Amino acid sequence: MSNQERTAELTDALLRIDRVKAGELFANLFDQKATFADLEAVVIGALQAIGDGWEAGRFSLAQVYMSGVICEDLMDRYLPQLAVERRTQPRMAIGVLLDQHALGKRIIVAVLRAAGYEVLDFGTGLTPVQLAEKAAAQDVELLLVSALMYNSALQVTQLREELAALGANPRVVVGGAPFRLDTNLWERVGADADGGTASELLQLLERGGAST
Ligand code: B12
Repeated sequence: MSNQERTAELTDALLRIDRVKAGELFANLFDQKATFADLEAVVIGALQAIGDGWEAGRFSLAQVYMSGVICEDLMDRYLPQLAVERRTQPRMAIGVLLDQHALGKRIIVAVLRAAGYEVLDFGTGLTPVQLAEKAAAQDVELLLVSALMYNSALQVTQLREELAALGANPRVVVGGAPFRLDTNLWERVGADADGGTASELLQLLERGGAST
């Protein structure tokens, strides 16, 4: 089965709030030895389709919300739990700027930890000042910023200023829907890189592209 077909099936199950069917689809992905990148593509694709449908007035916010809840639950259950030696370099942290869309962050944290990286989780709904203060207090070298709303993404500029005011200069790597849709946005808001998806971030770290 192609990822496109898997995405269509998952979208359908989520819209019907059918946890059992969604769970079966996840289990099948694992049985078929799909990679984590496949799983990620299917989940993002389904939630994206549901979000677009909601925007077009075809689905309710309750469907969007429950789809997020179900995916969060299943991702937690199925994410790779391989215990490998922890890597403490670079010292990194993640936070969601202003908005409350937590699923992407949860996936990034889970994937990084599964790959052996230590990552501090600063939470969601953070103002630029709060995020900068936390990063400065913890001597963070690599600050991962998740933003799902366009207005939140624009606040990375302010975050940079707050960091500078505190004398902190971590490498700032951003991610989330606005950066996927507008591929130069990361540069315009003053980030050092767009981390892409969880799998792409891992590649960036392996290549040393996220080092300070
Ligand atoms: C699920 C969802 C919700 C859920 C969130 C549940 C939860 N616990 O997270 C609920 C229903 C609560 C919600 C609420 C709202 N939402 Co909403 N939501 C979505 C939806 C459909 C999917 C988001 C999601 O979870 N995707 C799945 C995850 C896995 O993907 P992801 O977050 O993109 O993360 C991946 C990558 O982007 C990347 N990534 C993410 N962060 C980072 C960080 C780094 C450093 C890196 C490297 C990578 C990375 O890696 C992740 C894994 O691959 C999106 C649509 C979309 N296109 O994204 C709208 C969307 C983000 N929401 C939107 C809106 C408007 C809202 C509300 C304002 C609606 C309202 N009127 O109340 C509220 C705002 C809440 C708030 N204050 O933050 C808009 C934003 C529009 C805009 N231009 O800014 C979107 C785009 C929908 C739309 N098309 O209009 N939402």
